[in-house]
Formats: sequence, structure tokens, C-alpha cells
Amino acid sequence: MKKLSVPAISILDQLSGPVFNADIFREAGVFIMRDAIPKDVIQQWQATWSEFQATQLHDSRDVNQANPVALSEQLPPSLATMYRHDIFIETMRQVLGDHIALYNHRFVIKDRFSTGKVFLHQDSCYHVGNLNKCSLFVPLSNANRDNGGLTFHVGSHQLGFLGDAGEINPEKFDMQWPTVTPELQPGDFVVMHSSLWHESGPNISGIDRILADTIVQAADDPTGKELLCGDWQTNIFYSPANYIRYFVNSRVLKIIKYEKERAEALHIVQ
Ligand SMILES: O=C(O)CCC(=O)C(=O)O
Ligand SMILES: [Fe+2]
Repeated sequence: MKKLSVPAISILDQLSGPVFNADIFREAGVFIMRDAIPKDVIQQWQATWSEFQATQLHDSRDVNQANPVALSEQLPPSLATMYRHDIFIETMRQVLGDHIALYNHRFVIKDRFSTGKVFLHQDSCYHVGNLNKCSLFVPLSNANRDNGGLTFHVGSHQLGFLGDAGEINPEKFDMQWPTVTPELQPGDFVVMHSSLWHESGPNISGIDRILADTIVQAADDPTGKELLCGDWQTNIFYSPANYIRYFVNSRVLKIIKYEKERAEALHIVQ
């Protein structure tokens, strides 16, 4: 039986443009802003990235085994704070309201040290605090299907948090979501709800795919790192860093324990 596509395929024609559409974003969970970052700003970020890559990431880099695309190295100041630009804040006001905070800012890159695919997942299951968070993906290179650009399952955020963390099996759902793999150019950026399913293929063109990934949220979330506009709407704060420390026992702690026991058992046998 053919599965019902929710939302209708026709939404794909409305997912991108120079002006943010909050109604489409609410239904789709993703919107692609075209040519929205001033040329001089994006060129300065690109130049800083090129210099940083040439001097610090050329021979090797500290590849995170749990997520090889997530850059571990400390960013230069202008790239570490690029999320403060007005265009991001003005766009996100239309989703999150007048009081907005930063949750996290990092780069996700596909260079020669991390060419592989990223399996279909949602980010909410890896987050701490409230679930109403959004990623801003900001390309400093072209990003497309050939160099491991992101594919989004449009509307899938409507299902919320799926109850576990890992690779999603879309076959197991009664409905299906239209997918889109936008061609991105420097100057564009993507807004994605953190519960939206997304994935990316391998980089087969060999052209580096460089994306900043900034996660923002309403300023009433106690995990906010920095206020971006308005006022804090909470008096309590805690850090999402190293969150397993908040548990006496948990799924992640059990995995760590079993992995350790397995390694010790293998060591004894050898
Ligand atoms: O860089 C990519 O292609 C995807 C990264 C991602 O979705 C993640 O780290 O959560
Ligand atoms: Fe993700």
C-alpha cells in the first residue's frame, strides 16, 4: 500500500527563498534562506576558515570517533561567534519569539578526514533541556549531494522525540515524508527544527563540505549558554556538558560499563 505523504509534496516548492516563511517552517520543520548573509560578512568568514584549515587542520585533526563530522578543534574568534549576526537573530525571532539564547555552536565538516555518510537521525535525543530547539546550518563552501550535503525529511519533526537515540527506520512508520537535499552556496543558510529527521551521504566529489551548526532556543530554557536577544526568562541554569554525570544509573552509563567489561574480558582471553 502506498503510504500517505505528509505534508503534500507541493510544499517542497515553498521551502526556500530570500524571505523566511514561518508558516511553512512550522509545517516543514526546515526552511532554506537564500543569499541572506551579506557578501562581505560571508567572505570574511570564508577567508578565516581557509586560513584556519590551512594552518591547523591540514596534516591531521582530532577526529571525534562518535561523530567524525563534528570538529573538535577550537575555532578562531570570528567563527566561534558568527551566530551573533543579526540575520540569524531576526530570522529566529519569527520562530522562538523575542527572547532567544544559544544552546551550542560548532562546525560539522566533510573533509578528507571525515568523508563518510551520517545516518538518518533526529538531534533532539542528544539534547538536554527543552525540546524546542533549532539548528542554523551555515555553509562556508558549496554543499550538495556529491560532497555529502544534508537531506531533510520534510515534516518529520511533527512526530516529536521518538524515544531513543540512533538510526531511524522510516519503513516502520505509516506515513512518509517528502525529502529534500538542497544545493547550498555560501550566503544561504538552513533553519532546521531539532526533531526533524536528517541524514547525509558520503563526500564523493572530494570538495570539502564546510557547515557551521548553531543551535538556538527560547531564553526560558535552563540550558542556555549566551543570551542572543531580549532577556533571560529563567533564573535557573545548568550545563548540558558531560550530562551523564547527572545520573546515578542510565542507558549510557550501562553501555560504558558493558564496553569496559567486554574489553577486560577480551584482554583476559588474549
Ligand atoms: O554533518 C552532517 O552531515 C550531519 C551532522 C549531524 O546531523 C549531526 O552531527 O547531528
Ligand atoms: Fe544531526
